[in-house]
Amino acid sequence: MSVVIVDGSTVRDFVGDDEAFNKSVDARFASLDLNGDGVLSRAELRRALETFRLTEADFGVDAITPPGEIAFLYDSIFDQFDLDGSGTIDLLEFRSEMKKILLAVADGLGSSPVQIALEEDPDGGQNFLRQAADLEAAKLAEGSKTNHN
Ligand SMILES: [Ca+2]
Repeated sequence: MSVVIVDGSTVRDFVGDDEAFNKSVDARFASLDLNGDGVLSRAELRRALETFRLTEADFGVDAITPPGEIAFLYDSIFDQFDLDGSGTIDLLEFRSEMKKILLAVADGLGSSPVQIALEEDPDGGQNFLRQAADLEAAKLAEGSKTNHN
């Protein structure tokens, strides 16, 4: 487990950096596409949402939700991702919705930096907030011309 400090602008900068953001989201998409058919099914998204719950807990969202409501929640989130109603989520839909979600997280954070404890991602993927913090740190290091190596 590690601790990162992020605020709204950290997340917004990450989302605004197309190269870093798309690379990160594309990697996550690939790791979620368990059967490798290039789209996410309901079951695959459900698994993704279960990993996101870690982040919800970090932001103080009540994690105790009755199972029936969770199933309903997952369905409604799937429908939100599935913009064209095809029954699967493609990469562009996933990018677009992740962008919205992360911008909402940024709004929630506002300008107050928060410390977030991150578990290592068992899928081998990296947490988006961690990547946002890493990107900001890299830019700061670049700006100050400080060599830490
Ligand atoms: Ca799939």
